[in-house]
Amino acid sequence: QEAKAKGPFIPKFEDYQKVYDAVAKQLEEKDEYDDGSYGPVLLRLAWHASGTYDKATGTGGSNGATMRFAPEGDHGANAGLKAARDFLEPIKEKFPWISYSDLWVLAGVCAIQEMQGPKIPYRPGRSDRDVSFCTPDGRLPDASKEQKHIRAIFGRMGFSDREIVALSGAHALGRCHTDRSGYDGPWTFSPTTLTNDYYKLLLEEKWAWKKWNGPSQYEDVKTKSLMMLPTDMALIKDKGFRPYVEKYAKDNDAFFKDFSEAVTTLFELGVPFASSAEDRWTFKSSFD
Ligand code: CCH
Repeated sequence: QEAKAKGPFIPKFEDYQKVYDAVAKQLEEKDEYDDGSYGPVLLRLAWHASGTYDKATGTGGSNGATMRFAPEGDHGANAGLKAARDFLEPIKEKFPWISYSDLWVLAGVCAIQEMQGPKIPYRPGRSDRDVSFCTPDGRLPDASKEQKHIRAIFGRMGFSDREIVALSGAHALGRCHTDRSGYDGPWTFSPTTLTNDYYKLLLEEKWAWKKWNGPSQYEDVKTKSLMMLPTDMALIKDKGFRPYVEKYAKDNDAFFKDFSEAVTTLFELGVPFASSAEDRWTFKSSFD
């Protein structure tokens, strides 16, 4: 009897878990980058791919991976993210069936979980689009600004004050680079582990303007080794934002829960999924 013709390859949860495992393994192996991990810059790639979303026009968002192309890849806000895209290239070669747009978000999910953050439910369904889908410059937040700007930018994506503060907790991770944003330094003492330290430090440390020739940023008075952006400080200056900073500083579980929900929303903005939200998967972390 003739063997049945093989249908098209339809990847399942197990296949995506294999991609997760490959990203996690490579995160472990390539530990000579920055503070010892590509995790933070992978998360920033997923966020900048998603954060271009505009609710009013339905444009932007993680569907498309248009940051692969100029002009979007060259937008000032995306400086340095080539390191994350290049990191993922061998993974894409090994799993050619996954779209870049699904891969970037999956890598963001993996980075959060592997840096000991909460589980981030995931579903695939993004397809890569061509250069004509690049979003205009200026859709991502400008760190030199304050609450009015933050609300306008995140409001355009559909986020509330609570979600804005929860998402900002990602700055527990990673650092600023003078050759990328112009700013300098990490926000916390453990930039490769997700914790609520960002909120604690915002409230508990004394912050002063850093005296230097670079862009205006804050440094902690005590050690002068940590930093805050003007947009970070706006979260404690603003009456609408501050209560959430106080809540997350006291309660890491509340932070993890709200962060996970807000990131899941962020990563799915503008994606025309065929599956429903109940069908989201949770990946097993390398240490589960
Ligand atoms: Fe951010 N972020 N971010 N950020 N960000 C920077 C670095 C990271 C702003 C500005 C900057 C979010 C919100 C904001 C990460 C995740 C998130 C840098 C330094 C600037 C500037 C870039 C450099 O020099 O390399 C501003 C402004 C806002 C909002 O107003 C949100 C939301 C997220 C994710 C949920 C992560 C992670 C990094 C570290 C990247 C690295 O390479 O270490």
